[in-house]
Amino acid sequence: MKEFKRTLITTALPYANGPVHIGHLAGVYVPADIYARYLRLKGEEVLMIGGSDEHGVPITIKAKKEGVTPQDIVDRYHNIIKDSFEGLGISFDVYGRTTSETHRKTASEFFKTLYDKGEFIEKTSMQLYDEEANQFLADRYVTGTCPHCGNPNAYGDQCEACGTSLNATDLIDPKSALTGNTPVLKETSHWYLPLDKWQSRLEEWILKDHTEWRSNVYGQCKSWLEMGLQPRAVSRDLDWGIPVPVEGAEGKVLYVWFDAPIGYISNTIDLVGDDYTKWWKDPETRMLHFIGKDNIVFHCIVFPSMLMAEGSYNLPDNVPANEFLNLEDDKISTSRNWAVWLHEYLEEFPGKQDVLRYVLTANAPETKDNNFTWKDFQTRNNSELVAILGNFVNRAVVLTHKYFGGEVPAAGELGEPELALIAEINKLKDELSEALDNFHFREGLRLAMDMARAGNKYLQETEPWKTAKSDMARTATILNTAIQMCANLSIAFEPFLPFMSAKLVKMLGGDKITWAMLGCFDLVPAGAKIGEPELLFEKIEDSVVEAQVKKLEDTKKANELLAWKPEPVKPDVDFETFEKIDIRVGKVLECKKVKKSKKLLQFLIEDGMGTRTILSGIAQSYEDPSVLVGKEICFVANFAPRKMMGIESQGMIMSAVNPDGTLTVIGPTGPVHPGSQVG
Ligand code: B3M
Ligand code: ZN
Repeated sequence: MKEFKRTLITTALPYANGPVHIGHLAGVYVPADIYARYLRLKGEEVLMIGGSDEHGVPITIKAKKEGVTPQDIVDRYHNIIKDSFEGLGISFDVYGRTTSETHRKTASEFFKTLYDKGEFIEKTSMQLYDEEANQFLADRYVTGTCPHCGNPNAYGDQCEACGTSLNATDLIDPKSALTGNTPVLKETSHWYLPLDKWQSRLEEWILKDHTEWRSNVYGQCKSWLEMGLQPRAVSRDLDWGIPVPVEGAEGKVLYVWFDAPIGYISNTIDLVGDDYTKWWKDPETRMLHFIGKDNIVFHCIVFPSMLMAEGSYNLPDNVPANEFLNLEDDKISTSRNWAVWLHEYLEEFPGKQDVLRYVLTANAPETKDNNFTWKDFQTRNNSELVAILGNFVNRAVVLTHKYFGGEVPAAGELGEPELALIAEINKLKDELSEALDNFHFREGLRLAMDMARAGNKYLQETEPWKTAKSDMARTATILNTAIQMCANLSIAFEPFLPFMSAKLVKMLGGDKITWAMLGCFDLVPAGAKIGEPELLFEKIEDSVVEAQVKKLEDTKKANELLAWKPEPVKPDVDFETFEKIDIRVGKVLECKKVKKSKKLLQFLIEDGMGTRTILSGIAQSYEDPSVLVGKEICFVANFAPRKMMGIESQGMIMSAVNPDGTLTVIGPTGPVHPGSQVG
């Protein structure tokens, strides 16, 4: 393996059109952070670059919907995203934004360099144009019928019903999302990066030289390369983005996927200035892109082609992309609000950053899509963090206080159990290092947890609470070892659970920890005073996760309501037909459930002429039918009598059907005399 001097870690720049959720975290930021922290503990030179992606059509659509400017949108979400990352301890060295001046300049110059080198081809094509709005329509701004499945609400870039990716010009009966008009085709010209020019170099670089890449990443690249690369447009007709820095390109901006990856470069410049060349151009620097699987082609094919065309940059050494995380067995979706939002989590679970980091790593979608459920969140907290890790540390610290007044006792001669434990921790350390070196973070977390398990097993075997009755020298050795073990855990878990680690380091009176210390059992000197035992994790009660599940259920209901459409209006009827139906107002005198029937309620109605009994199939919508007593309602008075459950029903109660299928009885809005006709 090639030796490198330093590592540049980039993390996908989230679109600033919404907050970040657990899918982003599990896919990109938590693994990248684990890796960066691990390298820092090893004393390596490392930079972790992040930032918001503030261009692109979804942002302009959101702005339009809210009646604000795109700048308002990105200002709002950039701040939410930045603060919430910080809250979770994602240790970016810089978190920038693609609307910064540095970025505009860097991206502009990058384009200009390629343009001057003749690396683009200029092509004209026919694009959909909205004549009323006077603008070309980005794919997302066109809706129409999917030519594959007939879905009438397909977008110009994709049909969400059948998943096919489309061109806006493929849609049947296209409509502009701006005005609702039918767009026309109009000629426009754009710059294209001829990816085909780089095909053979990409094949060599990925398929031959990087067979070690994750199989999902390697496989996706292979299939793209096998299909044959095509020129790709790098500009758009849009008024939000970085203007194309070429004369005669008014109204055109850089395509968001052209400028966004350059954001990694500009954010590095914002951090280190001219030194950025060391991080981007020195062949002894290793570059890693942490991304989700939907970004693979851009980071393995498109951006590298841009870098090759420029000529002076390094290519990434690895792209450890993850698959997707689902939420309660359903695809996470920003537009459907089906997500656990980081900023909300931090508010609702203060002090529990590490629990989320733990659960997301334990379920990391490294090789296949994975699932987050609140039940699993609770179980992993209660039976792993509390019962294994927290329990071990607590016992070690509490017993040291109990028998030695909180002063770490000196160890005597180490016995069999100590030697076995030390050997076990060192073996686990090697395995853990190897897992992390290979981006196997789930496996790494399991190995760190195995260390805590080994600690518990050690205490179980040596039983210091028993030796303390007869042999304080032996007890001293055991508790010294247990405290050293705590120090080891503070190191092994630092990349995963940095908040817990910092607390533990403080409790043990330590300051700086390094990866090299892991496996050593002389980390806390005899005589050191340790802090009061503090619980590292606490149990999460059923009611807490139930409230979260309820929140998701409410979201589901709200989504159903949004998707609800009224029934189409029935064919016309003439007045004569309508007049045949005799609708009246009546007053409910009695209302009760019909015995042995789930559906029927029995009404006694005063109808102005006397009383009548009417049965109505609405019992499931009225838990307590007595709420209807005394109410004025509408009923069909000349509905032919029918017998149900042995009771004759003389009419029909009128009720409205709600989106969720429940029924609401309909009545007058002001005082009406019973028996009055409705018409
Ligand atoms: N903003 C897409 C995404 O958030 C895009 C990533 C840019 S990375 C340079 O999935
Ligand atoms: Zn379709």
